Amino acid sequence: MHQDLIKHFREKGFVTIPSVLEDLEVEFYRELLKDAIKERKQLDNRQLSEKSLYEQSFIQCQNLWEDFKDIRELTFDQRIAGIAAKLLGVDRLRIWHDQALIKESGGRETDTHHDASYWPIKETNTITAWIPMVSISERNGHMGFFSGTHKVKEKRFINIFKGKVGQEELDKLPQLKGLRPEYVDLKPGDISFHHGLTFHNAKPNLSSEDRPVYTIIYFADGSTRGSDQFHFSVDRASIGVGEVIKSDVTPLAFPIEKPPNRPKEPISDEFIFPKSLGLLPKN
Ligand SMILES: O=C(O)CCC(=O)C(=O)O
Repeated sequence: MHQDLIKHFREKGFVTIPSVLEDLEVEFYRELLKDAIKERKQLDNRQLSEKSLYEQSFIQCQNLWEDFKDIRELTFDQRIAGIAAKLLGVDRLRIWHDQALIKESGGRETDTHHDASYWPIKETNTITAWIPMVSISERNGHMGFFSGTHKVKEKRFINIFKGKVGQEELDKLPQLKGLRPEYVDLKPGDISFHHGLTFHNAKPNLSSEDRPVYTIIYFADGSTRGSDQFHFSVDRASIGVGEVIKSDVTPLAFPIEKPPNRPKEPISDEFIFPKSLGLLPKN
């Protein structure tokens, strides 16, 4: 990978790496993703307008790697994970979770936020690979990044789950002052990477087609649990505050010879709600 791309990521907190996947791979994964979402969401017959405002931003299905073996190949693809490791400047990465984010045709914007505040990881060496299965431009939900905001090593929780985030709330964040998001067009095969502290949003999907995107979130191996904030990636494995986050729910993602097996323990009924929504695997 060219040094300029690494420099771009370190300075701005996001970067596009062009042509990581071949056209045929993108086509293959696009179909797999479509089938996986159909299966996960088979009980959800709601129209877009019947969903919560958060759900109108995207259909979300997490940890597809566990129950769809072919998608697991993508989640643990060493080209993608290797790029993520280089950008973060670490030797070993674990997976936090994967997720499909399908912005439906007519779907609303994704409100401005940064991801790290949703995760109880003490250290901030986290990165997301955002992998579109179609071309992305301003009409179908392209992402906008607030350049350099990852340099403020402080998590600010923005509650995007409750609905539209007001401008007044964003105006209180000093790191966003005077900044406008930089929107990024992508071709199939390109992958956008963003740091867990980089503020970002996405535009509504004004096109007539859904926007299929698959994302993989990685964190530096050796990171520890920073708080008791609930998250399935640590709570499923009973990782306590202060402990190293290390279990078969968040296996090593780089460097590895082959994808891991799915976690040994099925997901307990403590997670019945996200399981029934198709957000998490059923078993
Ligand atoms: O896909 C989107 O609309 C938003 C994605 C996002 O917020 C993320 O991947 O962190």
